[in-house]
Amino acid sequence: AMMKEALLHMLSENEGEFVSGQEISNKLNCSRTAIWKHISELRNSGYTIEAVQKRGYRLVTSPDLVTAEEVSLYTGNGTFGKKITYKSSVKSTQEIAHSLAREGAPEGSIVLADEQTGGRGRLGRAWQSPAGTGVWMSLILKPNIPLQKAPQLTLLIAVAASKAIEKVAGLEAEIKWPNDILIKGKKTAGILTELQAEADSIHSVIVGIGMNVNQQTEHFSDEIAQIATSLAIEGRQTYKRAEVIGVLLQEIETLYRQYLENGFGVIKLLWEARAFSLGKRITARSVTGSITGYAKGITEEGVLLLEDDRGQVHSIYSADIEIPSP
Ligand code: BTX
Repeated sequence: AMMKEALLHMLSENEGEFVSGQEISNKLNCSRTAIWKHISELRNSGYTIEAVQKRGYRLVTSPDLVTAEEVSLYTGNGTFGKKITYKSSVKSTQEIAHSLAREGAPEGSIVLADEQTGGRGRLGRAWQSPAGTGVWMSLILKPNIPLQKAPQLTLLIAVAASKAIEKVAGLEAEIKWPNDILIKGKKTAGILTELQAEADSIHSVIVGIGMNVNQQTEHFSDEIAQIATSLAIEGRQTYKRAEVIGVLLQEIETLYRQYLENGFGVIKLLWEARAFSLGKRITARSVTGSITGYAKGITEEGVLLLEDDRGQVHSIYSADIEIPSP
């Protein structure tokens, strides 16, 4: 697998040009037969690679895959995404990431799947994750922060996801507290933050990110067709999912380092600048009931402040937000 990855890197770096078999075999220290075997494998996965006698190999087109080889072309110099576990189809990437974290996987390890058959949202809800369309990723973080600050990470990831969407697709993305990323009011991405903790110390945070990239409206079930959208629907073109992942990981890592060094202050400002529900009249619905009022802002802890009609301010830790129709 390492060799296939290295081979793909060589071909990508010289995109459109031939790389000789000799050069590859010298650099990767392997036989011509081994190279041929890996070229065949890449072709079987959908890469178009030209092979010409005496000239060598040339990468012509690459498929929209989220395999470790393909994603590693886009992860840059950061440490997030250096360790990638890829599965073509899984129940949920969260489950795999949880067990990897328990086995001691390093911070920044990610789990990716082309398809999830039991993708999950918050509160036991389902997250539709059809094959070949979106980014279904779990990222392992090991922040040295107190347990009660963990919700800040969801907001941090939301900021990073909206920045990534702006970078890759040039689309304006807004954040609906706490974890929805919207484009023109429709849900494009969701974040699920799960903890492994002992007493009040965090062992690992498993951040699940689902982002709709290349879906067309017909990919969404009737249930969500009115409320969901994708980068492709809004941007009227398709995007390379591996590139989206690379940009996303770099945005997350940059903000995360800033956060660990300087605290939540900067993230809070960035979050507020993108907030969809602040300053609006909203209804916060949770298992314990619902409160309607004016969304005043978020606290240093990432808690939503909601002022009801009697002027009483409520701290909302977890809820779904609705904008009531007037
Ligand atoms: P959530 O509970 O905020 O959102 C779930 C709700 O969103 C569903 O009840 C449905 O109405 C709607 N929905 C379901 N699928 C989609 C979709 N593809 N696009 C838009 N709306 C949808 C949000 O939870 C957190 C989602 C995290 C998903 C990631 S994917 C990688 C990781 N693995 C895993 O199982 N979950 C996370």
